[in-house]
Amino acid sequence: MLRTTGDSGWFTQDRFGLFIHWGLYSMGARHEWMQARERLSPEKYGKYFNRFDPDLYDPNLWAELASEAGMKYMVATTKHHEGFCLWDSAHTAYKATNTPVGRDLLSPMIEAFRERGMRIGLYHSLIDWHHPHYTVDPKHPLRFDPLFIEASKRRDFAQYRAYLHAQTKELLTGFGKIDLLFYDFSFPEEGGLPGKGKEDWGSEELVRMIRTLQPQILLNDRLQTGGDITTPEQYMPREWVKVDGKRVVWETCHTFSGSWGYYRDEESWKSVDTLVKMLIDAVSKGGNLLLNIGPNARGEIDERAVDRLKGIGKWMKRHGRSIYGCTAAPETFECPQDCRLTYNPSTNRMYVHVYSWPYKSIHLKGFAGKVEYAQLLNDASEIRFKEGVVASSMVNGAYREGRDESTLSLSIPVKK
Ligand code: FUL
Repeated sequence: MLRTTGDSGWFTQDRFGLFIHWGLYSMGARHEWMQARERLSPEKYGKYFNRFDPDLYDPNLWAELASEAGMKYMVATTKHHEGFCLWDSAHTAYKATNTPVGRDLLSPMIEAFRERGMRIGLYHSLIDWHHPHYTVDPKHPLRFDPLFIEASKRRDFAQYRAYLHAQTKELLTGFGKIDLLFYDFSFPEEGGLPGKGKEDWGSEELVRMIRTLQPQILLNDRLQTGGDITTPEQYMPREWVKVDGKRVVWETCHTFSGSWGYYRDEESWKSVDTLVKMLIDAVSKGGNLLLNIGPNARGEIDERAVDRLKGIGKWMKRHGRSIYGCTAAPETFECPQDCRLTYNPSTNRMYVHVYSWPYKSIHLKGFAGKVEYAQLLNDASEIRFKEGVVASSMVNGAYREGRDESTLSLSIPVKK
């Protein structure tokens, strides 16, 4: 198994990134899987290609917003399952340059984020519903079309594999230093999949090429050959993620609502509070959070996402130090109920995030004798304590309704 050769140093310091899902599905505005869900033929889906013209696209605004939210890296879809490419690939005509917008959309995005000091990650789908040699799988848009299935038998997957490798090479040679590569393949274990997997992708050969072209790159785990980062999706692991019994570098990716691509009518959006707590939760278990936006077909970010990113940014401005460079607390410190501990090993500082205050006092087990000083993170005010017990009378004022904070976070330098 090829595992962990990239340098994950920056990644576990930065902790918080922006995922971007942008493609033709932003025009349908009803989920990035719409083509498969609605079994749309290439002709029907083609109406989006012929009309794709994001006239308000300004990646500087996206990067600015991400940076305001406290995010340190981005991961952008270069090509999702639909097969449409955001960059000017020499290997296909199914790309942004051939739509009405008529230009490469990926380069300016990378530049905008890089200019703001953010790390660059690229998402690339292993699935391709548009490529003439990608064969039918159980979720393919044309999986029930007998003519298509018959014709698909004459497809030569090796040609798709060559395309996948050639496009990867383009992405790793045409856009400068890439920090992270996020391959995506959604249904490895489901029955009836005709052989698509690491042999078909040519994963091991692909990984060798990637490591040669960009040795520093971090690779996720979806090529089925291990990888540097394990990527749970749409759920929060209960504890530090382990593979073969060992703790690994991990990142959970989440949407604001139920869809990765722009979904106009989706109403169930997570609140700023929930999102902040998800970020803390991930870091308290040694992981990262990659939070997704799905820009619309004019190139703008939904206001609901903008509001939430700004809200998170407000919290991050005062609490970022309990996130960056932090990880799970050493096991000798016990986490009280409804709290999370994040710990910065280089400053020896513990952060106690109190999610609610139903207590008379909080007993910080394992802290006795180790606490030098305690303060509230948001205003640096002192928190008095006695042998590891923080009494409610001391912090009630800090934890009042309308304080506009998602947590009451204590900052505690601890003795080793
Ligand atoms: C999944 C994909 O099928 C979703 O559309 C999305 O891209 C997510 C991050 O990965 O497996």
